[in-house]
Amino acid sequence: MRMALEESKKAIGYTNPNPLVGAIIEKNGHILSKGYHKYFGGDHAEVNAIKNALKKGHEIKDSNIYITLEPCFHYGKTPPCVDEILKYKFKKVFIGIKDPNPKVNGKSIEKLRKNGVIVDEGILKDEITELNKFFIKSMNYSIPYINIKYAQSLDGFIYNDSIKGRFTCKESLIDVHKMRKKYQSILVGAGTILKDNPKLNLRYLEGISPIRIVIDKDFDIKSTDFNIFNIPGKNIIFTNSKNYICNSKITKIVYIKDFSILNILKEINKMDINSVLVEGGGKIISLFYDYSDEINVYISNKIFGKGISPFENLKKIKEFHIKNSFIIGENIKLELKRCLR
Ligand code: AOF
Ligand code: ZN
Repeated sequence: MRMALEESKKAIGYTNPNPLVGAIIEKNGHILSKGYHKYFGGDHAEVNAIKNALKKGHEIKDSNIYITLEPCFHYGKTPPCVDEILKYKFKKVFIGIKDPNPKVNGKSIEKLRKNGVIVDEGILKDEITELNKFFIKSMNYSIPYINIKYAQSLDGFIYNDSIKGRFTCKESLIDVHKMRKKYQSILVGAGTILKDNPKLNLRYLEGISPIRIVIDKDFDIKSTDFNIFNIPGKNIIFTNSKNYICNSKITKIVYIKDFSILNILKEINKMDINSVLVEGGGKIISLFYDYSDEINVYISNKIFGKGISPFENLKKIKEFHIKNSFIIGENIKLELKRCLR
């Protein structure tokens, strides 16, 4: 299963909104083949493992298969993998986690068992769950997984009028891009676009750039000259203003009548986007805090003395669980979880 898990990680950033899945076929203690789900819409992990075993001329009958996710039960972009497994007469099926997709959710495990296949489930459950947290969150709650990322000065400010440009080190920048690669979308407020004109794309490493989402309640972004509209990739604007102006450079404008964060998140999920990296300024950070699954803070080695706090107009103390800390170049990265009330 560990080998299957490692296989699945090869596709990090390429399968969204689908899960990361790996599969290994074994017979009498020998590995016959490996496979993983390579990209969204492509063959599933177990199908790739079967194809690879056949290519090598192996007879699959009576072998065992280790899959990080329960095989699918339904016709999606590909036919049901559970039927492929039955067709090739596997003896045992080892599964990492049950598929939370309501179209599957244990149905394939039941079908395999009814057909006399031995099934063991829950192997490396915690690691596989962590790797597929976007897919699982969205399937269970119908809203995407939210990670708030921000950088602050050593004395806790995210912005200062006199400091222009980046104040974290190069190593932190590369780390942010590694994180961007995993996420399907990146979200900021209109203020960040007007003030910083960011690109919000993937640089320094290969991969798919996240979809750029802008929260622009009053439709303040009147121009499409900003970077996010002029580099490859999709962009979506959420607004509460009926005076929005369509432009071919804007992929989609979504008018939300009841402009709450929850409604915006539900709409994002309906668009099959199951992960959001929030990279906004103070207002956006405060608004999304209550819906966050994770918070990543990059602490710079620079002191500003004064500036803007990441949590503007805070009325009550907010508390975090510290999950992890890392020294990255001259900076510190903290992985935090919001404290549930
Ligand atoms: C994957 N890769 O290896 C497995 C998946 O539209 P489809 O046909 O690609 O089906 C996507 C669903 O299939 C997905 O939501 C999940 O429930 C199930 N399993 N998906 O992308 C895989 N085994
Ligand atoms: Zn499948």
